[in-house]
Amino acid sequence: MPPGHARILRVSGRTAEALAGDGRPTTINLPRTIAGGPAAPGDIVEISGEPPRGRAVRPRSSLLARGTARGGTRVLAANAELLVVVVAAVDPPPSLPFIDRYLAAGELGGLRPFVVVTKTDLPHDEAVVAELSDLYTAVGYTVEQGSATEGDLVARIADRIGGTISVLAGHSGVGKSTLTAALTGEARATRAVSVKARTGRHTTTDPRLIPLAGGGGVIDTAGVRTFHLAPTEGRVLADGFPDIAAASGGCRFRTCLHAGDDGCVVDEVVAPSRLATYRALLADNR
Ligand SMILES: Nc1nc2c(ncn2[C@@H]2O[C@H](COP(=O)(O)OP(=O)(O)O)[C@@H](O)[C@H]2O)c(=O)[nH]1
Ligand SMILES: [Mg+2]
Ligand SMILES: [Zn+2]
Repeated sequence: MPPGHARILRVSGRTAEALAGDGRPTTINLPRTIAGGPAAPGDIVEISGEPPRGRAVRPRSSLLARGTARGGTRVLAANAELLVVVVAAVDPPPSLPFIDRYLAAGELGGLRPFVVVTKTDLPHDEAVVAELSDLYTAVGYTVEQGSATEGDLVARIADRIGGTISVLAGHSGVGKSTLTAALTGEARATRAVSVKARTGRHTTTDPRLIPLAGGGGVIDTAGVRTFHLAPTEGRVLADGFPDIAAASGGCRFRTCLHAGDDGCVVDEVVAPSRLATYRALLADNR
């Protein structure tokens, strides 16, 4: 990172934890509005002054965003290469539409997603996990499965993420913070867990980038009940679904939105659950 720049780890209000160019932790002040922002974990910001103040957010190579209740966009993570969509084999049971939405957000934002199924050490319906694994493998995604608390799942994920910046996303309780702690050796990542376990309530925690010793880092995001895509034009929505995009060459019209119109061929090749999620998102985004 060039001098005069810092990598954002976590934003809270008008201040941010960051890593300076020399790798030292620093706290920077953020103006109310910042060019290219608002800043998010993973962002590189131009800084100047003492104490350092953010001047502009550098252009991003990727962006994981979600839609807000007011029809806006919230950036959860910037400049990450990989999106790890975490689902549990059981407790909570996997939801295909939820997985599809995260995968689409990753694809649309320029991240490379893969799927991790946790809690296979607990009694669960093996047919459900096998079907899920087959479904997403057929779309072209890697699906890793195992336990976040024992065995070699963590090592397999660590291999996959290497020195990249990776984002962990998924429902509350699927093991994101457990995996983050195991991948980074950072015990603080699980602190939110005990709070949640005590109160039995959903705790919202701001996403935070935890650097890895060998470069890159892991961004743990808070689980949400429903994941809304950032507002996306209907004609680009299929870019979030590689299976639909690949099939679309066969549709009669180049402008086909795959909503079940005349001459649309995607129903013949795309899994019904994937199409159902795509069409629900299309209806939301028209
Ligand atoms: N048995 C088992 N428990 C797990 C596994 N992954 C997570 N847990 C437990 O599930 C609970 C929720 O995990 P947590 O990491 O907080 O999930 P998060 O909400 O996605 O961050 C914790 O009590 C974890 O110890 C797993 O693979 N196997
Ligand atoms: Mg968590
Ligand atoms: Zn079509």
